[in-house]
Amino acid sequence: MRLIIVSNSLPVKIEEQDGGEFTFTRSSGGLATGLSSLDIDIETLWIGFPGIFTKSPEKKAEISQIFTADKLYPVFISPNQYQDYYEGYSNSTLWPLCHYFFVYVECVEAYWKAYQEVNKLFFDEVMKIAQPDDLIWVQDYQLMLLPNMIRQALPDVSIGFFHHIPFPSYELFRILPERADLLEGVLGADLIGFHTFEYMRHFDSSVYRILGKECMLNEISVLNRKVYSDVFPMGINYDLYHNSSDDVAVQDLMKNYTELFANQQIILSVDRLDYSKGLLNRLKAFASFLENHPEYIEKVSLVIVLVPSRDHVDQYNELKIKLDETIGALNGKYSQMSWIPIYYFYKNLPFEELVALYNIAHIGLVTPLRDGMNLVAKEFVATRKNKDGVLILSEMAGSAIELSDAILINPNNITDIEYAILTALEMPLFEQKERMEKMQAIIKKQSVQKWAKDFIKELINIKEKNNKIKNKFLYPKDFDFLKKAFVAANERLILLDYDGTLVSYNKDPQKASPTESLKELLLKLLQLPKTEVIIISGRDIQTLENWLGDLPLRMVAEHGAYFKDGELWVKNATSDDLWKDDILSVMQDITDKTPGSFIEKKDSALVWHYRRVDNWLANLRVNQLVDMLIYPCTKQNLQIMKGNKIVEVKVAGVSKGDSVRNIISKKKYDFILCAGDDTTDEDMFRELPNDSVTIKIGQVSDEARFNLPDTKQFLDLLNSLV
Ligand code: GDG
Repeated sequence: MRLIIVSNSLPVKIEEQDGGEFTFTRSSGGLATGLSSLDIDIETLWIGFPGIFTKSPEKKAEISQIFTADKLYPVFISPNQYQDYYEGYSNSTLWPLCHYFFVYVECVEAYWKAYQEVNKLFFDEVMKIAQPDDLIWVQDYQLMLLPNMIRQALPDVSIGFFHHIPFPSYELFRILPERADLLEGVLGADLIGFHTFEYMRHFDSSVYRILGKECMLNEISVLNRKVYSDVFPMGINYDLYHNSSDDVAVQDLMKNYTELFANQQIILSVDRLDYSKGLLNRLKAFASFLENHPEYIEKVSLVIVLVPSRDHVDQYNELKIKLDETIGALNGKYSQMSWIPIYYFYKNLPFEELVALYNIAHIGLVTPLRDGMNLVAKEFVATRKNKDGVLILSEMAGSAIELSDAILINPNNITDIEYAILTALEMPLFEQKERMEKMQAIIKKQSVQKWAKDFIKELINIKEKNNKIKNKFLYPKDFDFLKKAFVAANERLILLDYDGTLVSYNKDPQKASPTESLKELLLKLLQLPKTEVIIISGRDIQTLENWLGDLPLRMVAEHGAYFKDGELWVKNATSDDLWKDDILSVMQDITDKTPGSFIEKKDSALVWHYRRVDNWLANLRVNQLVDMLIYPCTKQNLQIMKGNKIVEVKVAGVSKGDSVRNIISKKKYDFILCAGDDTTDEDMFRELPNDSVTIKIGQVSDEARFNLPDTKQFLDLLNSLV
């Protein structure tokens, strides 16, 4: 088993010098810094853009050869394609959308086309090197289509996807014309990771609302496997930052800076150039702080490190101009001969310089308007070996969840930031240390190494779980072996649920009548020698009679309350109707406040249906209903049963399982086939001998031996028997 990481950029960028020779630099940004510190004992290969454009096949071969020696596999992209895929769809459509900058979102067809094309180029590279037992870990929003492309070509390979930026609320995500394609693309993975629970919740909600696929806890059933979404907060290489001041070069730099900034407290701000980082608000707050607290003039300076990024995208360019102007104006206004308020670096500093700054600063000022995680905040905290210093952190950064001992601010509230600066400057040392210590303990444990290990461990776990599911999955080629067993048997029993098994699940329960071809199929089964066919349904007698009464079928209605053998329906349960009034009034209350729900009144049961109700509202109402039903049901010895989009109340001792136990106690069968889609059908599976052919349609169940994705496949199977 090997690990193949696929990300937009390789961790190393290549540049061609004038003389034709190549030079290499580390890629910047959170993802690149994080993933380059992985410490896992699986052979790791990396696919990504090498940072260089070339048409020449010789050059491509040469670069590939250099990279391949380090197990790096470059994806060559043309400048135009890159422009539209990276600066276009990735950074002018998805990035602003995911960071809630709705007005910046550009929906341009050419961008989307290039995004598809480039995802395909990554796919081609994956296909060149991937082996069936590899783990493929796709990174981030630039490659959302890739998981499903790989899945189509390699159905059994294990694929993970990590989304490094926020996943926005459904209300925002829904505006994208390509929303469904992107979600389908990501669902090609087995495990989808997010930094926080909020992002995961938004993703699950979008999948449900846009694709209609339900997420049970964190599992989404997709054909013959389950996709899991989960939370993996990304960390940093803690020791690297914590021990950075042991390095002599860093010590020298710290000494220089300390001399330079003598008698001043340094507020440090480090970011890629990005409108999501809240830079202008930060500057406004600092200006306001200087205005309102002149006592700090000459005593405090703000050091801004800004890494150039995406400066070909209009908004980034505009922001850069605005920042230059604002910083220039502030320095012009407040500077004195012996002091300037803002030191401004627009460049990628070498690592040693960056950590020297982390070491000597007093305050880390991190105020993004939105940020997936924000590793700078963690790096600043990790570096504080003496445990002094204060972190001011935006509550809109994913890292705020772990770093709750920072001074948390709302980055849109300038006064809040200004007050936080003052509080930080005046914070007593013991409090600084107390807070730092707590935060360090957390990020030391949640390191980037642990992040990757946890993700990969979970991916391997899911691979095993999905393998089990796949082993249960019946393919048309397996129908032959079932048919052989069926033909060889002397006494056959076929037990069939109706809705979701013989007819596909319909939002309107009245529209589920059998087709002629289904009735023909049932008739053919009934005409086979030594074969009994019984429909076991939750439906009432009248409906079953109307739909199937003309066939010589044995039927069980209302989950076992009634039984038809020959012409007559027999009641199994003995009960009066007195209990119903209490239950009905509780159900009516819930129905009144839940549009789309309704009550079904059966002879033996009352059923609350909510198949047309929004999932989230339904969850709330089901819990409320069950809560309200517990007392009256216990008092009257009634059972509450949760089924597929229903809550049913009926007298105790009636279930599909009880009916099946009764049926098989009367006769010996040597072939039993039982199929159903609902949790109530699992009661039947449990009652049957282990060698029975129990088939769950749809969601996989532990109780059934086999699984089929939908009604159509099941009807194919039944057809193969006649
Ligand atoms: C994305 C998400 C998420 C910065 N300046 C210099 C420099 N850096 C390094 C920092 C840090 C990284 O760049 C920035 O990472 P962030 O996490 O803060 O932000 P993004 O680049 O936007 O990252 C983010 C991340 O992905 C991981 O999932 O946390 O939310 O937006 O490591 O140290 N490094 C050097 N010189 C600099 O001048 N050497």
